[in-house]
Amino acid sequence: MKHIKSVAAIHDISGIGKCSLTVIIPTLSAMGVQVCPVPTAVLSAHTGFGEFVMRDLTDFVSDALEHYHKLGTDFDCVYSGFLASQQQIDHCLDFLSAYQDALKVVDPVMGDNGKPYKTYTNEMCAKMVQLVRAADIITPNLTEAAILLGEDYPYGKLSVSEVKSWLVRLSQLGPKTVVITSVNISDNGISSVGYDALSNSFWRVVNDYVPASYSGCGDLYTAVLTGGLLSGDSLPVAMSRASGFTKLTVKTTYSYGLTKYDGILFEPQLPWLNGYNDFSDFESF
Ligand code: PXL
Repeated sequence: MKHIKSVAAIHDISGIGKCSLTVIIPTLSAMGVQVCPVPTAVLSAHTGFGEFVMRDLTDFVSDALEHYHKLGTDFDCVYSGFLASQQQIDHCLDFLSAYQDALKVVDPVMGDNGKPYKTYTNEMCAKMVQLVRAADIITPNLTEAAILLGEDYPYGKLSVSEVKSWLVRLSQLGPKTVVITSVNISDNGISSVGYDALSNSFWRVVNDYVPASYSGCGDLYTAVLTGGLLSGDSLPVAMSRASGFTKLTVKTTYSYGLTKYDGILFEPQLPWLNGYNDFSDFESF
């Protein structure tokens, strides 16, 4: 019997600022994918606000897993993101190993713009490699890719051979598929780059540079990528779907003159996910 694809989404829920579950649930729902939220923490606003109220739900993840075991619940995908503690990484590992047949998507959320997020300790960042090892696909931004590889954050442009080396070295940690978002590799925009180790193929999608950044873009990108892959997209098609929607929503946010504290304005554009879309172009490199 055909059933709707389902994703266990292990992320925080933040009231203000747009990120994680407040972005991932509507996006995947709009793509016809069912989300089972497994909150890792509840925050009044995301950590970029500097001041926020946070409740750590470290134990909830393992208790929820135990309950889904009892219920015999199956998931087509387990997708993890922002975590509240080092211990929660172990609970996530248990979740991933309990669903061997599921697509294991790990967004190794740790930081952005060359810096770790406020709640991420050095120990947590070091342990994140264990989660990456258990993944089928990872979607770090450039900051997270640098942390995982023990590299300095590259403030300037990266060469094609450097980018390929980063992708291959990340996949050698375990995941067969690696996508790095927001890479400065080309003169005419900002790229997401992907590597499929099974076919040894490299893909990139270049988008116009917009002189602003909004919280939630990484979560939006990975949610669309995941929804695409679950619907049968190839890696480059899923990347171009994710880039196309991210580009549209970043430009929409910019057009309203919103600030980085408002986060990505994606809600008015959700119907794009169900239309005949203007995807971003993809190319092998
Ligand atoms: O989008 C990444 C993210 C997720 N969750 C929380 C965050 C951030 C980035 O700032 O603070 C709570």
